[in-house]
Amino acid sequence: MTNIILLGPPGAGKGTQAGMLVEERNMIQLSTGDMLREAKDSGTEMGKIVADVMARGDLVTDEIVIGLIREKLQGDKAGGFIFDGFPRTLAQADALGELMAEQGETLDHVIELQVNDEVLVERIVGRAAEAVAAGGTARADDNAESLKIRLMAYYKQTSPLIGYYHAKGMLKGVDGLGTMDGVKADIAGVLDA
Ligand code: B4P
Repeated sequence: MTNIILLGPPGAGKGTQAGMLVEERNMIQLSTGDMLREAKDSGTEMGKIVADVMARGDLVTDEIVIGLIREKLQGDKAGGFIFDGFPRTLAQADALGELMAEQGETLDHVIELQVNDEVLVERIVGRAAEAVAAGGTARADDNAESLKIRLMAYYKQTSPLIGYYHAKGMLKGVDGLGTMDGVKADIAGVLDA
């Protein structure tokens, strides 16, 4: 069993790569973004609280996301967990360490997907356009204004995790600029080393 974190800015490919790992390695994807969107769409009290924060591009409170992850860690572990978009703050990283220890689990790798801002913007704008072209609606936060705030939140609140996990000897950088299959192969190289 392998437990990993996928770290990277919005549009780096975390959700995309996590989906492929689920298919190929029977791992469990824990995407806090997906969990929060689910809560929002089902109109729960928590969903109502987070909807505006997410649409704006800000981070939801640590308390809420840590609560979501705590609950999921009690469930099926299959081939291991992929933490996708969690942790996003140092407080979340500390909490994850504690929760994993409580479960008798360890974190094996923290994979940082490296992509420059220009490509991130292109991908997010592309995803929004694709959703509309397919007759649907774009994600509420996939617009230029929210993306600016999401990137600021990433550099200010999430990027310190790179040093945090580097100091623990767990960080592996992967170039996220290649094709989806190319990035997948590089991640496999880390996991199978
Ligand atoms: P997320 O759902 O995590 O959104 P994201 O960072 O944009 O990642 P996503 O997985 O969707 O995109 P991906 O890079 O795979 O978070 C949304 C919001 O939820 C946050 O802003 C925050 O408000 C809240 N939230 C979530 N977790 C939180 C936490 N822990 N604490 C507090 N708040 C939290 O893909 C993007 C696009 O790129 C796709 O269209 C994809 O097809 C394309 N793409 C991917 N890889 C590619 C490649 N190699 N080549 C070309 N295109 C590629």
